[in-house]
Amino acid sequence: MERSRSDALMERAREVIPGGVNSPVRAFKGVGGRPLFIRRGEGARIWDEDGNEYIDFVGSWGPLLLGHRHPEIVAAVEEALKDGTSFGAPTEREVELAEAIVEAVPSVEMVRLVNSGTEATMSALRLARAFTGRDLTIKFEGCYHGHVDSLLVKAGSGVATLGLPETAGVPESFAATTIALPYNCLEAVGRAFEAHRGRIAAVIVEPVAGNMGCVPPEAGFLEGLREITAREGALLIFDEVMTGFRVAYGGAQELYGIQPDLTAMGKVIGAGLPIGAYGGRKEIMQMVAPAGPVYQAGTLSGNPLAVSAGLAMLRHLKAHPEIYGRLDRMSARFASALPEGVTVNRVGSMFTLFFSEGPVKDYEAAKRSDTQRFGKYFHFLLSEGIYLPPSQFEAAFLSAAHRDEDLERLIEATLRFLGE
Ligand code: HOZ
Repeated sequence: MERSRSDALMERAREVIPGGVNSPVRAFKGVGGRPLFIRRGEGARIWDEDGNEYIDFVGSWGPLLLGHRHPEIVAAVEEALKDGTSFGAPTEREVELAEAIVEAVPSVEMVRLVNSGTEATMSALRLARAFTGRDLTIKFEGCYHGHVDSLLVKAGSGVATLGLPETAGVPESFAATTIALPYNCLEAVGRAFEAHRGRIAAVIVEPVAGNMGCVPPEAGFLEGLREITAREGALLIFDEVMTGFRVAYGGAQELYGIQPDLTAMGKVIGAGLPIGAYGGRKEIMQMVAPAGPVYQAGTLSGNPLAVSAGLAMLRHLKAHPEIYGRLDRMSARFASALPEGVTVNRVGSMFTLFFSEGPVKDYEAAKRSDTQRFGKYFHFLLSEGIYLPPSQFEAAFLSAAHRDEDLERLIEATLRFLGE
């Protein structure tokens, strides 16, 4: 496979960008080798700088639910571009996006647009602390909520990929505000509330974990979190940066029928342009400045291009609810096609193949997967023209642009790899 341009670009990048990448997982440290530089995408396909073509199961890490360059999204961005790129002032389009989110996401009555998932979770936590007058947060091992200082404790995604025991630069006193517990373990949550009665502001959770690979909630887990937090006067925050509008139009909260107090959303609501949002009950959201005393701001918040792209995607998804069933059937087909000895976790259009017998229901189990073998699998697929996330600890994503033939190619290549 020709890759001289990607390699040359990585050489250049290393001189001016730490590690040559702008986000650690992209460096391929979890799978070995050197990253590809991507030139363009169309539908379910991407092409690298050397002209190699791949079926893309990363989809920019989740937001491209309709694939690359969907015509309705391209048209919406072009239209918005005619009016200007940024005003740092209110626009009609951002009200429309906020209305669409409030209409779609069951627990969200009011929403604030920000620029990324990290901003969304950071702001939601600040708000939860202000609302409850408490300082501590419970999070779950292997979940990743962006690079918020206090949440980089036993985090998934790049932190898990690089195997970092902790992140340098996070003051101990910040990390000490976070209690990290095993995913899917309600007993641990109950014990933590007993040990810190009246001090826990919030429980933040990926309702379907996607940052230790895909790990679904076990029956009763989310219900239990809802019940305990309500009883203890703490807020339940769903980090739906990956699952929002992806596992169902109303996100994981619609799929599982649980209403969190606050919800963080990210890249999905911008269809691949930089955006994030946090929202929830009005009485809580009214505490955000300028309505209330919790400060949070940003010049590019509600950026017209990102908002227009997101609106176009949400409108398309609303008009085509059948997309969700089709993507769910596709990931089910992948899971059922594989032999025993490996584990496929999946929810709707999110899935991960773990090289272990399973079950994989928490971070400890995810870490038992044979990551060396995952690396070999990743490179085998690349040589077959298939692009998966370059880490065992990330979910793969299907989009409406994937055809059944694309999935069959993934299945066929995976079976050949497993048979070797
Ligand atoms: N943390 C992102 C996925 N969970 C990876 C972001 C990126 O490298 O773009």
